[in-house]
Amino acid sequence: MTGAEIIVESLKKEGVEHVFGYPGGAVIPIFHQLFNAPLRFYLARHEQGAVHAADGYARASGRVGVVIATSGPGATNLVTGIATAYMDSVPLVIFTGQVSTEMIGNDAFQEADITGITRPISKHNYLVQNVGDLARIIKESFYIASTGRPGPVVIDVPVDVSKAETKFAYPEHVHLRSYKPVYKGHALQIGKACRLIEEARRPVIYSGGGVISSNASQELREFVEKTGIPITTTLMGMGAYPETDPLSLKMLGMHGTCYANQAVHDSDLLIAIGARFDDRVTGKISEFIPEARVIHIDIDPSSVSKNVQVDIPIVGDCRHVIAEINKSVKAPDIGEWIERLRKLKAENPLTYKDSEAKIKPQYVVERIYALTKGEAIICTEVGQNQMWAAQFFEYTEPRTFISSGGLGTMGFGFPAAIGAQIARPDRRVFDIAGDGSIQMNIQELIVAVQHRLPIVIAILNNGFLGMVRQWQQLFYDKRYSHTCISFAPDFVKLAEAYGAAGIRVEKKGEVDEAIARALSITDRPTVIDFRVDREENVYPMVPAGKTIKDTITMELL
Ligand SMILES: Cc1ncc(C[n+]2csc(CCOP(=O)(O)OP(=O)(O)O)c2C)c(N)n1
Repeated sequence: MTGAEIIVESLKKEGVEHVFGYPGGAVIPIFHQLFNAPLRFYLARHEQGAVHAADGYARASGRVGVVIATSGPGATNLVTGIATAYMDSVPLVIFTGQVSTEMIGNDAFQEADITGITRPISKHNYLVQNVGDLARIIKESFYIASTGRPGPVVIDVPVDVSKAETKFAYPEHVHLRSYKPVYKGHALQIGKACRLIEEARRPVIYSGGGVISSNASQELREFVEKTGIPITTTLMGMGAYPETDPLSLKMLGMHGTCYANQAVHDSDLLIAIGARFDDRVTGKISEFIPEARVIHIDIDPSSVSKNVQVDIPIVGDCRHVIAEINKSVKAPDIGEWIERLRKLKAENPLTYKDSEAKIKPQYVVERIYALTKGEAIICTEVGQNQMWAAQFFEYTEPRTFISSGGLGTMGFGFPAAIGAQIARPDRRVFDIAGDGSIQMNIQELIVAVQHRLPIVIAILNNGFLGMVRQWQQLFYDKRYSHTCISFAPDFVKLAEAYGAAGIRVEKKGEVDEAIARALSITDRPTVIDFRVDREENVYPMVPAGKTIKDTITMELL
């Protein structure tokens, strides 16, 4: 078999059904084999679109996303997507073409050192030098991408390796001496954690993306049920626990709820599960949790005690560890604490000043929630749109909120929505977008049209790079330097030019009708251009590097 055939056969062995990518000289042999392979191939219109789509597919399905792109510019166009997946621990296997082995290092046509470039932004990468190694490398790549703390793995395949022949045998097992993720938590540490939990009087669970990637949502729910401990999630962790439940404090951090941030600050025990104490969560780290002891459950030992000193580290898979804790933990006596948080929650709801004259972006998100009965999968772009989508929709299931958390990649949401819609044809998928972000990968609209994906792109069009404008307003004397983007395309015409449906909404009274109409269209995407209040801000806001005492709320202004 040729290397190219081995790639296709190996993908079949891994049970891959969907592949995203873009061709070019160095991968023509691979594409030659894809021509009649029993895989669904989605031809993006930009490699960045392909990698974000594979990422959205992986996040929505829990499976490994697969990408194929050519050498040089094809490979470098993937870089943002690889970094995005790496920061959010998303399993991807990415094949890049490379110039022939004898040309490597010669500045050959379309040569880029993609293994060098992606070393710091991938979980692992390979340059295949011998076709005899290819099947083993693919087997290892799927294993590395999807086990431990998941992440993207890059396989750089020189064109002569794709053409070279060898006997194909797909390995049954992986033997990696230096990579052995630990799944089971240490029993002694689990015992200590249970004791701390039972003694706590003001405990809070701080749950992150690791709970979703380890499919530990059920175990987490049982843990909350057994202990009665209130829970807040990170942006990446939303949906692991139903936000409609009274014990949910919704999201914490820079734009989290006041009650989640206050609860964490006042806690005497913080139970961090699959979360990494990101700066958007902690703010000024020295004042983050002045009185709390910390239990940290994480599969990645390098995350533990990295940003915050931890009292009880438990290295292991969240699902395993929580299940173990559930076996023996007893509920702490926290009636007073729960009552205090109940009041705090009632007194500080997430809110905004609604208007009849203008469309408030938060109102649009609320109406999407209402009209989809909370059952949509929400992808977001980055900026204010992302935060409003997080705040004003209540997530009750894992893998239903898909957003670039760690890297904050504008242009992620729409291609990710393509991948999510492919993974979940049974659900309506929305991309809640800003007018800036959507223009970063708008070319992928043709892919959604071609594959008849009924994605709804809800553009919260404020004519600004809104989140940057908000910072300029609050911290840079309202000098709106290069953030006005009202010089814009006609999004309705643009949608129609691609063969999608386009709707413009300029009045509050038209919001419901537009969403309902989009939901009635099931054979193509719909773009809704919501002309929202131009200078609405996201609140509450803990300014970067500050503490909850510095929280800016709507009422303060
Ligand atoms: C690729 C990329 N470039 C720049 C930024 C910095 N940035 C963060 S939010 C933002 C504004 C986003 O504007 P828009 O998409 O219109 O959304 P809004 O904030 O108005 O909802 C920018 C420029 C980024 N996150 N990603």
